Amino acid sequence: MIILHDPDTLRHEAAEFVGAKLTPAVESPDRIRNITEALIASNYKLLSLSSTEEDKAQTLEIAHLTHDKQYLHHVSSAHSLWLSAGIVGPQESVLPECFPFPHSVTSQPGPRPPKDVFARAGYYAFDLSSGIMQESWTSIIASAHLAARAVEMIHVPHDQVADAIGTSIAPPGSQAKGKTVIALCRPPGHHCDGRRAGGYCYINNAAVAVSAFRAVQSQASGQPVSPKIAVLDLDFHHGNGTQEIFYNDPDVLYVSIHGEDEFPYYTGSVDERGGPDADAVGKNVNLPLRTGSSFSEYMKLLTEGLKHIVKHDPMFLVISMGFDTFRLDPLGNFAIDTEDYAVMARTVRDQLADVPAVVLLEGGYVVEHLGPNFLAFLGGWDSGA
Ligand code: OKS
Ligand code: ZN
Repeated sequence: MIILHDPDTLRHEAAEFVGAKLTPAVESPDRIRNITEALIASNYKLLSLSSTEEDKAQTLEIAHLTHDKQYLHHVSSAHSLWLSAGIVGPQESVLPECFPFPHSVTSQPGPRPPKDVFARAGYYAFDLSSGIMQESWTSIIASAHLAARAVEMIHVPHDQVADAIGTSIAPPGSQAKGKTVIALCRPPGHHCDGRRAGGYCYINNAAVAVSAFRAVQSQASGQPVSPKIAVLDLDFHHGNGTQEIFYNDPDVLYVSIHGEDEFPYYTGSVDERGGPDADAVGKNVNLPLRTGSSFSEYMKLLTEGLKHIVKHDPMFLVISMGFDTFRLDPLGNFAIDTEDYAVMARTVRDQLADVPAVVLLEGGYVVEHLGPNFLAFLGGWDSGA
């Protein structure tokens, strides 16, 4: 397997409101540091990328397929506008003041983007955990680029990549299987929909991977094609953004196992099944799990989720992989331990061994356990069918 990393993902360091206090965001660059150090210590080879201006422009083009143009313009430019207007200092973060009124009869047919740069922060976000600081955009576009590049690497023979980085990256015999590329994305993506940042997410990296896969397949076919794709979201939190982006898309099956009644609070129920087009009904599968659930309870839902994916028969799999399901996580409450991630990964791999996959990092906040949990996941994945 190939593991992609970009040091630019460490640059974003925003502030968030927790209760009434403004503090450094729980989603920190140390998360990536801990994972890369653990990988290097265990002799995994990281492919460390640095995106060129052309890479960034291409990534933005892919992101525009699922995100509003003005939204992305806001995320990339808000900090410098606020800085020149004297609203923030260089070390401070852009955060919302006022949100649209979604159920107001007097703002029908729906709120429009406000002209005021101060007000736009609320129009383009749904919470106070997605601040924009001076270097946020550098990390956001680097993170999305890793997702797009992971998809490209799926299509490159792994022995060529091995030659390029001067090491063997695939165990003998693994070429027959569906290839796997892992991307150390940061910031994460699954809460971000077409035009709202939230839950530390600004570009939906899973959506970027789906769009990139469609682009590669369409290019290879010489015409637009829409292959069947599955997104399996194993982060503790419901991926409301990914759900919304693909809700009416019959080709993309979204399956999520997540904490019931937890952040982002307003989505993730079993009743959200996709649609309104008849073909898309059943292509969104939410599997919420009670507070304190054990790994065996988790595994029952994983088995159910995998059945839906196998039935969908995808040509490509995206895994939104969060480690905030870990028993000590401050933002989760499941009773899952380090060795369980090996079982989790092997179970997925056993069911979908022939399907090429990209694994994208989402959440996980116990920094010193992230590396070990990530290694357990990789070990389990490699031991699968
Ligand atoms: C409370 C925390 C807001 C974000 C929580 C969820 C982040 C995450 N201010 N999503 O997958 O890990
Ligand atoms: Zn999460």
